[in-house]
Amino acid sequence: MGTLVISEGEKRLIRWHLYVAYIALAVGIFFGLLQVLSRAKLLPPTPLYDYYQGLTFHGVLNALVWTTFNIVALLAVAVRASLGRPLYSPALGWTGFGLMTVGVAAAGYAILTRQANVLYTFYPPLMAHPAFYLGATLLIVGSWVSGANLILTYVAWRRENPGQRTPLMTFGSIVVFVLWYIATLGVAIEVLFLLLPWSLGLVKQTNPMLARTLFWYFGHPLVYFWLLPAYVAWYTMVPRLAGGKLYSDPMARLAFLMLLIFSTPIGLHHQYADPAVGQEWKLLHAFGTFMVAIPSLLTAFNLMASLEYAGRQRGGRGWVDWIFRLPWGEPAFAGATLSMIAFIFGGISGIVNASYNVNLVVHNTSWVPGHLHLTVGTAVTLTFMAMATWLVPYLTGRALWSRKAALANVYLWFVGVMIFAVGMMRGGLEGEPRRTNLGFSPYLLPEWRPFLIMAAVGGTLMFIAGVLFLLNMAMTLWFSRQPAAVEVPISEALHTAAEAPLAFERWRVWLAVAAVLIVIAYAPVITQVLQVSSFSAYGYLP
Ligand code: HAS
Ligand code: CU
Repeated sequence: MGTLVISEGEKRLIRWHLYVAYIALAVGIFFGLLQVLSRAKLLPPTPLYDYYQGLTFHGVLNALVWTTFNIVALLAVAVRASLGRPLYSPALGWTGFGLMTVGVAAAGYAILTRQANVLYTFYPPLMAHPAFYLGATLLIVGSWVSGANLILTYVAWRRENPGQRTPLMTFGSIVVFVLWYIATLGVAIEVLFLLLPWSLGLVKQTNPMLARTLFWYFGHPLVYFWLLPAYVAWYTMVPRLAGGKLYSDPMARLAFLMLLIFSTPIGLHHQYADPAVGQEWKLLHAFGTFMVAIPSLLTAFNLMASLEYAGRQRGGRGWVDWIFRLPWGEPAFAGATLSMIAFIFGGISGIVNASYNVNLVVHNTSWVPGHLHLTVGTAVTLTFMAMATWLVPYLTGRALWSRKAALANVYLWFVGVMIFAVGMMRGGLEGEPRRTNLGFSPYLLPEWRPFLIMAAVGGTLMFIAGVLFLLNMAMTLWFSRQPAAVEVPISEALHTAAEAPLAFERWRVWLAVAAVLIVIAYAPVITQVLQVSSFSAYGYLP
């Protein structure tokens, strides 16, 4: 049997992931600030600043790099701590980290030299320097290797513990990576067969519709690759941080499995406005999208019950009193719970997006970035920030530099995003476009002004909150001297894993179900796209 105590080597590996994540966050939010100011015409024009370069940096570094490195770090700790077993192979862990980091450097070089102003969705016919696509490939391949390290750890544990139920922390983490392997197939095919050869000049033509379809096959499950690690924290850490228990462990497992199955066959909800795909398939994907909201509704119920239990354990009485008994002065708890509250609005706006005819109103407007900052930009990001307040001390053995800064960080981020998102979403309803340097566009409508200013105010608060976070982490990592003995918070459950059907652990069955749904949802779509779209567009290198 392994040991519960995580080794110094493992801690070092995980810390390095956080270093890269924090650098990515720092550069990413800097460009986020410039963007929101520029859109509101509060930034004077200068050749030093290119809106689309900044937007590419912002999306790639915050949505893809900050998330992926945090996910690998947090889930490595989750698997390691809940299985009580060393990670399978340090060499695999470092190889994954190395590949991902080289990938980020290559893509970063292409963006920095303005040879990849293609935004984080890199749709052709916008073309990037090959280093951008190679970098993206390495980031993904690296994450595969790191994921394999966790899955092999689980397999080894399973061999030593036949018939036992997997701890929920590990169960959720395994779902994250299985989902990731399925999802990244789409983007791997897109980059390796379409974009990279085209950017290298080996082929002269590409097929934008096929590329978009492959991208969104990946792009939607990608959002659950971001979200589910936050769910792991919400289900398995937050109840403990709140001084309570998870209400239902089996229901949490059901939610993870439903997300695994329904995340992928629904990517067309990003392409309702695209040609080349028939209405009937868009409708099918719309139904799938409503299905995938159900496990999040189960999550809302399960977490609310867990928080209520914690509040009552702390002496709460009546209908609302328990809410005030929760430890709102603890940054880890407060940050994670504020993330959940933001996600209520993130989820509602997602269901608006998913509704075909309403989507036509909000599609390509600033409503969509409003939605995505409530979800990946807060539900996920603020949860990672909150978890860092115990994770970094756990990894260094040194106390958090400032609890006050951490509290200011989480509350300010929450207030900031609520102002920012309302500004973006209201503006979007007035037709304010996304991905446009609006402050300098000739068609700026006066009714957008107040919402652009609102977004600028909220975005600035988020930026200040982000700086506080980075400062606190840098001081904790390098300057805190006060020793601290921190444990990984692992929640118990009221309804325990013993009540979960054994079938939940039959991975082969779930994989087969997922595969069948993907074939039903995508085989006809890809066939149609290949029939009606063509390999004809010429590349445009910005
Ligand atoms: Fe989305 C576009 C639909 C969830 C991210 N989404 C995006 C884009 C991003 C993104 C990045 O159907 C932009 C892509 C681009 O650049 O073009 N989204 C949905 C739906 C959901 C959803 C139906 N999205 C997410 C998550 C994301 C994310 C999660 C990141 C992590 N989204 C869309 C659609 C589009 C879209 C269309 C395309 C729009 C267009 O036209 O381009 C659902 O999964 C949401 C389900 C969630 C819920 C909420 C449950 C609430 C919970 C919290 C409970 C709170 C508690 C606290 C317990 C139903 C779990 C209580 C506290 C107390 C103190 C009492
Ligand atoms: Cu989606």
